[in-house]
Amino acid sequence: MTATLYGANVSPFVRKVRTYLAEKGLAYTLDPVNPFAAPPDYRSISPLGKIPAWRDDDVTLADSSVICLYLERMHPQPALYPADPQAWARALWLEEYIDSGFVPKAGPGVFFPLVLAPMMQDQPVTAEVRARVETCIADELSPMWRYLEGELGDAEFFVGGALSIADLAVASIHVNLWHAGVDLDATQFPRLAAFLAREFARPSMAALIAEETPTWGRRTSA
Ligand SMILES: N[C@@H](CCC(=O)N[C@@H](CS)C(=O)NCC(=O)O)C(=O)O
Repeated sequence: MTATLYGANVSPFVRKVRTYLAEKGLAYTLDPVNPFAAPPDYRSISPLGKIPAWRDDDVTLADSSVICLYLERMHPQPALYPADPQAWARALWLEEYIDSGFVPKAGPGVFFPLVLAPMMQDQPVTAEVRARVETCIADELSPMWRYLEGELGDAEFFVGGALSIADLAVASIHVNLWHAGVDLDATQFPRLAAFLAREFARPSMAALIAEETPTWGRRTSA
């Protein structure tokens, strides 16, 4: 099978699919599409113009969650979704919590002002920008970290005692925060901080962090 994943490596949704593919051992080529300057025919693959999108010998698909669910049907082993129906639904919920809840806050509120705007739009990280980022962290992200800390509990993984799509989703957006120099407060969220350290060390994620860091790594403290 020839397979192409379209999208920028710094997107948390693209990274989620890439770690999924790596954990599955599936080969693909990354075609680096910038959604804000996509080729004219890109919407024939991704009707909303978003990244990621996927093409293989049989289909074209858009949306990270749809792509991973499709690939799971095509390549069931090793399973990255729980077999148990309730655990399966919980994994999907946690993925959705990240994709529709956490990313829309962490992206525009932290990653954009600290990394993308300085790099792409020459906008400096002023004291005012930093103050807005701190407010986003305190008011928006911290309650969500508290929720995730509680959902993880003392477990190694979020669902069903094994790596799943939920873990990949949670870890992926935190790479963006790591690039931005924003670390989780391990005194407030010790289990989540330890979970992220474990996830970042997995070969699937460590390889992407190494690939991305020369371009996107900023590590300026917020
Ligand atoms: N639900 C989609 C979200 C994808 C998404 O929002 N991607 C962003 C980049 S991180 C994008 O393409 N933004 C461009 C736009 O909204 O026009 C997925 O899971 O793939």
